[in-house]
Amino acid sequence: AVIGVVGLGYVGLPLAVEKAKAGYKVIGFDILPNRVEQVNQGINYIGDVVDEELKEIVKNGQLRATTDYSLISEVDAVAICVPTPLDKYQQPNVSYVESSAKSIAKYLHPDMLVVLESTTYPGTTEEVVQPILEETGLKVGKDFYLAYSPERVDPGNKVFNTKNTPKVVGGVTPECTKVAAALYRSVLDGEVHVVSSPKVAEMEKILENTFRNINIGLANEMAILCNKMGIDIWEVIDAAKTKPYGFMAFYPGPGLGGHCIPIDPFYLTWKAREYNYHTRLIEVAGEINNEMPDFVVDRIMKILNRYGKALNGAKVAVLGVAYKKDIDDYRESPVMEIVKLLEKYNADFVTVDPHVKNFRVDGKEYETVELTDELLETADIVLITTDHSAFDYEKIGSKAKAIFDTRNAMKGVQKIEADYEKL
Ligand code: SAJ
Repeated sequence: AVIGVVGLGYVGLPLAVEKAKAGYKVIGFDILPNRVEQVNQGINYIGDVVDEELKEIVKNGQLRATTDYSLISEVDAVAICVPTPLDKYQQPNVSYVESSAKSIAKYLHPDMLVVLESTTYPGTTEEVVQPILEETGLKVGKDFYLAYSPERVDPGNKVFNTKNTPKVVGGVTPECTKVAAALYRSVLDGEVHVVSSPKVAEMEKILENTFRNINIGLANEMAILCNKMGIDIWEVIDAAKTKPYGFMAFYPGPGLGGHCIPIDPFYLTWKAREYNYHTRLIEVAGEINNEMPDFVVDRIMKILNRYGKALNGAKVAVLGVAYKKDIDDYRESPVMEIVKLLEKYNADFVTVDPHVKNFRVDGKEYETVELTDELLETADIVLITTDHSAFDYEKIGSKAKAIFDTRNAMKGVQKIEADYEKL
């Protein structure tokens, strides 16, 4: 069988590689020619994909990429793994899903299986994708199969990956579920858990990510309160963690990054309004998470004040641009908001991130710099925003004058000479 994967990003490329490794011939589709080029040259650009594996399956002709969507006519099954962002009004943007469905509809043929993997509001598969495919006159469940199966990639996770993470699958009809589940079972090692409809699968994914969003919001609210009460929130969480049942540790941070956790819950908020329901918990958690960049900058202002320094003109070394440790992705990273605030207050800042060479904020290009002893010694304050393993925390603790640590990254350092504070 020939399998198609539409969208060769951090979800699609690992999936395409796993399907090729399982023995299928895979055609990857993407609108970005340079991505297609890189795949066809066996050049990997996704951290979680093993370079050699990609090279191997491209070399032996099992995986090839193209921008020519007419090749969808050659595939027996196709997975849609395209972005589902929010637009500037916090409204879901399912335009990539729609355009992918339209491209597939053009080449839809009897017995073809289509699976949507992008995280989206419950109802998308049956209200957006199904009508586009049925415009061809082919009937779902009879002439072709349609299912939803959420991706669960955790970028940088060294234990859980596309192959071994359990997968949830919900088909529009029982037949659709059966066909989709059979395909995943032939590729993945993890449990394939089937549910009664695409809506159940769409909603369970939203629940997973909203659960994280809300609990991170709780950790952040507790951090703000503990700071006012002079209590170490990190000590509190470590103590709570001793409860062997019914508690799951989440940690405060400089805000909520990534292209899923800050965004997915607002797909549900938007859809809930159609049912005249107002999802309060999600909004409040979002407000708290969005408040963290301001809270962080306020904290460093107070520390600089102790030295009679204003943030204006202060030398600030920002350690970490990526939205979480040991990855190179800075999409929706809260550091973008912190950079905007440091600009606004005319701080004299530089950013350091071994995984991110440059980034853009509000149309302005920033280059990250090398973390040198000189930088540590001359900075008025060092702000740790991402706890990358690559940072030498012993050296940071001994060379910096003042440190504000938003990740408890210095927890392993015995002696910290610097004036040290954490969230
Ligand atoms: N964060 C905190 N405190 C925490 C945990 C995370 O501030 O206790 C922050 C992180 O620093 C990051 C953001 O939240 O900025 C999101 O982190 P994340 O750990 O949820 O990681 P993502 O967004 O890269 O991937 C998540 C997946 N991660 C985990 O389950 C650990 C998973 O929820 C989804 O498979 C994935 O989003 C997705 O694509 O939906």
